Amino acid sequence: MDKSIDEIYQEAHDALVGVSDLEALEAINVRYLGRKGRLTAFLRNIASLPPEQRAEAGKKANIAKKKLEAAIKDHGERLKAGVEKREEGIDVSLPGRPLTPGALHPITRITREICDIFERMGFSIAEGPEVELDYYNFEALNVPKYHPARDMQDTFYVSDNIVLRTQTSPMQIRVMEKQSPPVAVIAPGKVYRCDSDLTHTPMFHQVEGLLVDDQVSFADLKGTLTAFVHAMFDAQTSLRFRPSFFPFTEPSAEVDILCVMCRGKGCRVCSHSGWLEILGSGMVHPNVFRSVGYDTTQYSGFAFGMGVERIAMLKYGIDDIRKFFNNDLRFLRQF
Ligand code: 2NM
Repeated sequence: MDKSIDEIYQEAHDALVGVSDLEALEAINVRYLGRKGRLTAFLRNIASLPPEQRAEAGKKANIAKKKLEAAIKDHGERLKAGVEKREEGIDVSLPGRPLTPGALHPITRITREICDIFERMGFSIAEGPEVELDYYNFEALNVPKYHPARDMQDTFYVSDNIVLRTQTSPMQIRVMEKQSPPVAVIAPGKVYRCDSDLTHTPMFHQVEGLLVDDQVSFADLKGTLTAFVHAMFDAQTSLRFRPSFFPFTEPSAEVDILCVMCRGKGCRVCSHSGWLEILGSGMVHPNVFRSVGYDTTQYSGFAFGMGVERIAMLKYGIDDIRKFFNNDLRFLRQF
């Protein structure tokens, strides 16, 4: 015998690897396990070995034979399964399509980034309905029936007393109804306004924040929002607080940051003012506290709101808000 049983087995096993049709498989079966096959010949030869070697060699050869039979049978079954798939029109020999991993939408990423910054400062997150009662969206926020912000032009009415929320602050009213101070919540989510152009879409995303406790002052508002801007943009970004008006806050301020494009020199992005408006804020109006039953002599608070698309446009230098919603993968893949 010139080859050991291990060598014969290994050779047969190697030959199996490249076999892709049943005829070739049968040829291997015959070559090794057939009547004149290599392994069969080896088994037959055992009789001519010295008696003390026969038992050991026979045992090894029989194990090799069983293993090879099983490997051939298994390979055959897999080939047959492949033939069946091909008959169904599926070519199992084709390489697989590469999987493109999914990724978060830039608006989701920025929303999470904003929420993370405030969570690190101790705020919690509150989410709620996009279809909202007039009461939560307007009345409780000190926007009475005759207020211009309620105009049909801005608000999508579902029915007489139900609207698509125009801001996420109704969620903060819901939180205050359930919980007494201290309150520190962030309300992220979709909001709806009847408006559409380069910088407005009928649906967009907001993050609003609210902090209520004893002795909360405008200085706390300034400190919190300064810390936010420094975390969101960079620690060198200058801010300014500009007097403004919102029905739900008094006093109110809009927050501008030094233009991220021209650093204050004046450019197209900042309309040559050197500043970019990024959020609205103020001290919560006593009427808002009255609608949730908070004692206005004991508590004070600040609130703020920002548009996520606007922050994303400034951060990524995007000029048209509609790009976020066209679902053009060539755009979305850049983030
Ligand atoms: C803004 C600007 C100023 C605001 C007010 C409230 C609440 F519920 F406390 F009254 N939440 N958010 C607020 C204040 C929102 O967005 C531009």
